[in-house]
Amino acid sequence: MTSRDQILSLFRRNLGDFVSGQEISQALNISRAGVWKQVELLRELGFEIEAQRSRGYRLLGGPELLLAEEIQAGLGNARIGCTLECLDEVDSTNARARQLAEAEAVDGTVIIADRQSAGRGRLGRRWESPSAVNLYCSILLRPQIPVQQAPQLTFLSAVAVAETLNELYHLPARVKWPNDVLVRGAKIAGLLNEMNAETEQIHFVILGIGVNLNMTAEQFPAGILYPATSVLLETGEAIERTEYIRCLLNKLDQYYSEFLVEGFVPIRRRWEALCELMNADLTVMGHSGYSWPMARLSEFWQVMLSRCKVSGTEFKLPA
Ligand code: BTX
Repeated sequence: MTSRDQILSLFRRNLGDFVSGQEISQALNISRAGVWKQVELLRELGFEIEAQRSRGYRLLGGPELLLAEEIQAGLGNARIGCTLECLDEVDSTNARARQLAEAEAVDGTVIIADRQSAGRGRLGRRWESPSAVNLYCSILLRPQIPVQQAPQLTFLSAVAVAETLNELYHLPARVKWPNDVLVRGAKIAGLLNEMNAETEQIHFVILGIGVNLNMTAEQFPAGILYPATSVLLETGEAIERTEYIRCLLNKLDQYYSEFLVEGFVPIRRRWEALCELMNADLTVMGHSGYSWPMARLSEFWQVMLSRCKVSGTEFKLPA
């Protein structure tokens, strides 16, 4: 933890109360002048901190920062989030997760960033990632499953993201093949899952998850491909990001454990319950130009899952 995160964590544990300069200096192992400097840095970041000579410092308010310790406090003994890194800024959390994976990071490692300078979508697209409003996270998994089953984890993450939005904010979040989460037809979250494997063996999978939480209309880029939205735009209220992240990681942990024991069937059922295209007539378009009509989604599943073309296809509803 950085000194800033430590001092904020100390303030939050004593919310509403003064924390003496001496207590902070001991907890952080820095001088009293160092404490003052840290307080000034926090004020520059927008935190309102009252200082009283005899009583110390008191946090009155400020932006919501994502702190690893606070997030982990809500995770119990979960495998996902057992190791958790919160960064102010990173190019892409997926790129950071790959670095850590190659340095032997453990199954369940989570990377969260407040802002991404080069957030990635599929096919080289950009994922808009302004600071202090959304969730950008990547989860490193090392499942012992056949390589061709790895795309099933995309469905697992879509289900967890959508159900968490439904449960916490009562939003009608739905899933769309293969990696979008929509509310009333507008994209509220995107998933970018990547894999490193040999023919027979998965080295690691990275679940990249971006969820628009407190993003305002002005923060969406011009020329966006599809309509987009956020929890703030849907409900009119800013939400606490830490609460969403805790619930999401807990759900992912529960479904991942279940997936490892029971396989894909329970996830598939949940996904189908959230999919607004169930029973629609569909045409599946491949990027290489082929297309074929499908009468029912059940057939679609059979064909698609047996061929594992999950990442290379998109739905097109008939006119
Ligand atoms: P996608 O290719 O389906 O969507 C990308 C497209 O969505 C963009 O071309 C743009 O039109 C639109 N878009 C860009 N930003 C947003 C946004 N914030 N909300 C809604 N629409 C947007 C989806 O790719 C996969 C996105 C995964 C993002 C996560 S964030 C954490 C992790 N790290 C990383 O670099 N990517 C993933």
